[in-house]
Amino acid sequence: MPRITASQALVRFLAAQHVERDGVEQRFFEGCFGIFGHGNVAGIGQALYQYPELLTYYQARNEQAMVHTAVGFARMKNRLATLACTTSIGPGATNLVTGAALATVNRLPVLLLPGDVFASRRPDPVLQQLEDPRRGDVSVNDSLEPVSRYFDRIERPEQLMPAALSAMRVLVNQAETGAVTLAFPQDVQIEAYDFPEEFLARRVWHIPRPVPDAASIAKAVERIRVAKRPLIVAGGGVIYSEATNALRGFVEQTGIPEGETQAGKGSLPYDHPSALGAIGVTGTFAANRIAAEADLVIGIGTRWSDFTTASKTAFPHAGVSFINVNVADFDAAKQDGLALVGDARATIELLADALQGYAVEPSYRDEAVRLNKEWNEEVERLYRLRHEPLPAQSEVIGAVNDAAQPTDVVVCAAGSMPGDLHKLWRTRDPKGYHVEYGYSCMGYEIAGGLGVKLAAPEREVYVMVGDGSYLMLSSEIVTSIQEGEADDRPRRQPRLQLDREPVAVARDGRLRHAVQVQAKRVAGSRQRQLAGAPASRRSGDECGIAGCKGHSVRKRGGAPERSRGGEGRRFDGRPGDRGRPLRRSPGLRELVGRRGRRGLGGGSRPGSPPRL
Ligand SMILES: Cc1ncc(C[n+]2csc(CCOP(=O)(O)OP(=O)(O)O)c2C)c(N)n1
Ligand SMILES: [Mg+2]
Repeated sequence: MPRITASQALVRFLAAQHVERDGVEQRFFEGCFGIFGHGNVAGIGQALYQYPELLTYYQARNEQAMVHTAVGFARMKNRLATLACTTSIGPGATNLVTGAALATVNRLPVLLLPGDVFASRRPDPVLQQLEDPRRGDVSVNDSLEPVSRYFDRIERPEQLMPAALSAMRVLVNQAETGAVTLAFPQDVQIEAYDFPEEFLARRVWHIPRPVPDAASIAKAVERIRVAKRPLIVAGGGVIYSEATNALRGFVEQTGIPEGETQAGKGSLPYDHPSALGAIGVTGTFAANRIAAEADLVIGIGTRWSDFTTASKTAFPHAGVSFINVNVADFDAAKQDGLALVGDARATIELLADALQGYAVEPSYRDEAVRLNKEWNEEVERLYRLRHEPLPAQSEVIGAVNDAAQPTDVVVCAAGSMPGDLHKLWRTRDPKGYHVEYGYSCMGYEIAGGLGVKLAAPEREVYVMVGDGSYLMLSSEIVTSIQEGEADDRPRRQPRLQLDREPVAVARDGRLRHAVQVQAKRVAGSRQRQLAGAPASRRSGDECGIAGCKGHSVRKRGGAPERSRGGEGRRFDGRPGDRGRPLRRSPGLRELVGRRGRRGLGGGSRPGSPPRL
């Protein structure tokens, strides 16, 4: 029974947690992000410092952003792994609220460990402590309660044990997961206690694949058999449950066409003949025309947000009914649907078995094939609009899509791009599309992209970000450069592609200027830390910022055209600076030129040097 501090026990506990699904075991916490101040430096900070081999510490620049990074990581890992986040008390802790809400809305697991004011209350009020004349036990961390799926405050060291176990139960529970907060008073963090070995021992949490009861399956099968125009709506649950192959088999067996929510995009590849693509407000005409006449809608792993249902107008057929396959009964009951409460993959397999011999009318199957083809032609048209004087956003998306390999990942969250990406991005891999559209939080993009890259360093990650989002929260560019350089695994920086506006601002220079100045500062600080190349030789582009050079997305005769003047220049931050030419690193234009046709070169192939 080691006598250790509550923080030491927490770090050892986190390092010992594993999950297992389908017989495959993995660590649940692959590290801990943190920003230290009073309230966590002497406790959790000391413990992380002491046990670097147990839990990797990652430095972040902004507490909200580090939650985004953990969320991006957890989503990329299909909720089977995540990162913890620790903060100081007060503003460090309240900066978590937005990230926590995003995690909870999107049902993605993150563990938040904000410091809290002294449980003993002896030094009250400490710096950054909220005082409330009506209550003695209030703390700013209470603001995390409504956005957390489990919230606890550890006021004695031994309380850590039930709290940590309850936190894990919720984090790994596929129906309940979201942000989990363990508020940790700063004095308790450093209190010693005889923690039993059982608490610190390796623990494996089994992730089950529950199935609906036989009566509900029978009812669903009956409804599907009599439907004339059934439609599947695939949500994030299909991807998290790794049900995409099962779904594909089900669709091919039955001929039921499929539309996708933002989180479910990628459930089928865009060119599957029964794939109708995005559905709802930001959907394709293919999906929405079929939705308009659907008499049965089978939602799988969707929480039926207003964007999916077009505020409950997308499925107007008089006799339409819903079947909802969902691991959470809360979601399964929506739309007055027949609830099939269960894991997406296991339930699809059950339905496929029970529907042997059933298929939709060939004419209905053919209608989907035709619509898929027509939509694909429309995407092609929108990718090559040749809009003047600036390329349309669809052309920028097309250029990035053309340049990306099938397993690369596009990341976005807010503004005008999620809508365009939803309908226009050609997804060829279930993990290739990562648009956070549950909370649609400006500032998720870069930080979330870093999480995606940390989770899948072998993939290229393209962050598409509006100028508004970029200027709101771009601090984790620094973290991604740091992580990229601190590690000899494929570099961890996501590629940053600003939306079409930088093409515009490249001509007046303002945003590009801001990006370059920031990149230069980053490079300077790295240089001091690493004593590497002189800071002045590192450009924004070398820092992985592909879009800031103002390259044109135009292609003539298959070759990209260089935009006139000013592209590929480095800015020194002096007023009136016209920049000097950059010497290396491909930007978007070169990328398009080099990898314009799918399957040609590039990509993170085994054996080839990582490009990030
Ligand atoms: C944190 C946050 N604040 C405010 C909003 C509301 N909002 C949604 S999009 C948007 C503007 C986004 O601008 P930009 O990033 O430049 O994208 P654009 O629409 O120009 O593509 C705002 C303010 C939000 N989604 N998230
Ligand atoms: Mg904008």
